[in-house]
Amino acid sequence: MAGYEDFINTKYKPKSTDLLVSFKVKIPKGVKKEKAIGAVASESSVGTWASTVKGSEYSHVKKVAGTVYFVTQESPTSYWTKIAYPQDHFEPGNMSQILASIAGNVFGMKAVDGLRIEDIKWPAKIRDSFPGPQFGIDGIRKIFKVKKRPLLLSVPKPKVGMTTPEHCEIGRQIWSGGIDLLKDDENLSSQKFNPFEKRVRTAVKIRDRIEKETGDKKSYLINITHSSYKEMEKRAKLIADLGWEYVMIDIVTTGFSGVHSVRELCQDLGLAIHAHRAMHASFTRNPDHGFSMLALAETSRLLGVDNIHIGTAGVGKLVGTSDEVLSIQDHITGKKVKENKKLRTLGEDWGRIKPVFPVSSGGLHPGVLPDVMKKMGTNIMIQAGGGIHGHPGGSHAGAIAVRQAVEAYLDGETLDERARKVPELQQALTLWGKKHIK
Ligand code: CAP
Ligand code: MG
Repeated sequence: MAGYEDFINTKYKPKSTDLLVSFKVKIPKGVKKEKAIGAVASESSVGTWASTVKGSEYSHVKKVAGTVYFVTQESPTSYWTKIAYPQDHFEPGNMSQILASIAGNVFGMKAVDGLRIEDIKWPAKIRDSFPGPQFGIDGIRKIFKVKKRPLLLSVPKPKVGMTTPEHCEIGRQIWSGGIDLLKDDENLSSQKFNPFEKRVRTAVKIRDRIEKETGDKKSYLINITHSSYKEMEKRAKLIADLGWEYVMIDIVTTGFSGVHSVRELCQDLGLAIHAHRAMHASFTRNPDHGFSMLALAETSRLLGVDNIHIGTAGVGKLVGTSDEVLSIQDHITGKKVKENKKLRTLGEDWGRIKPVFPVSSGGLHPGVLPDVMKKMGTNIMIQAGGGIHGHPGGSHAGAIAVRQAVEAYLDGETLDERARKVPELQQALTLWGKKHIK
């Protein structure tokens, strides 16, 4: 292989055993597109800048090189390209290695002005080297004996600072108001005002009481996020010992190895995994550079989380357009997914890998829930923090308002119709209306 250009072969027909990556590439002024795009395939597979390296000519090295097989110009400086990597380039079951190739040094190359991974298509051998979710959507629904309606989550607000009794009292209020799952916030772990062990032990007693009173299953997404795996293991074991169903982890701040290891642990402990994606936007938000949320969601499905936050399809307070969010939803719930040229996504066949429960969250309140369900359907989880605890009647009333907004939608009633019968919903609508939060 003499130079970067040699990594381009638009006549190449990708094999079913190839791992495919869809990239958006921005070319710097004065750089030939062949050089820039070839550099992406080279640096993300076997190559280096020095075309005189001897091993580049070895046929066994060429066999595991990336090949640019598709290039199309989208603007004067921007190209959509697809690269095929033979599956033997990768170590099956090792997400950290796979990403060190396709999403590694290549993002920092001067040969490109911007580079974004839009999507990854996984060959069966690599796909099946990962466990996927232990429970998936059906397994989670079975735990709660809730067949059709969205499962409802609530995170106490303020995010952190409240004491353990204050936090758990909010749990009592939302559970008894009709919410299925209490949830820790992404930055609550075990601070001195609300230590982990005290929180989970206190909450378990409240849960038992509320389950008896309501006859419904109640659970808690308990954040075990820690930069030490040993500490996450200790916390997950306590959760299992106390008879909870779930751990929650911040998948980006704990990293791919953290997620993989927690998934193995949760197999042994029989726990489901709630994936919070805090920090994802540092690399998913820029349309010209980074690693897309879709790609992150797919790696998370393979690694085996049961739920993942994917956004609100434009309704809530955080970025993520309708198109993007619905495409992520398709890719994490579907069995076979078609490619979408407009979004530069690739098709997928998920084989035996179970679907992940999509979580819609961020700036949601009763008045906007019909909009969320119209877009995302009802096979989702809906999370409301501020939209419950900011209710004028407090968290219990806020929980009733959210549950009733969802029930009204399922019953084919408008929010205003239901609000005539449910004062808590009326109060929420009076305060927030049906406004999308900016
Ligand atoms: C929502 C939330 C969640 C975000 C995460 C927050 O609170 O607890 O962490 O939804 O974003 O801290 O913002 P509110 P995403 O319900 O009060 O908005 O779901 O997009 O990953
Ligand atoms: Mg949060």
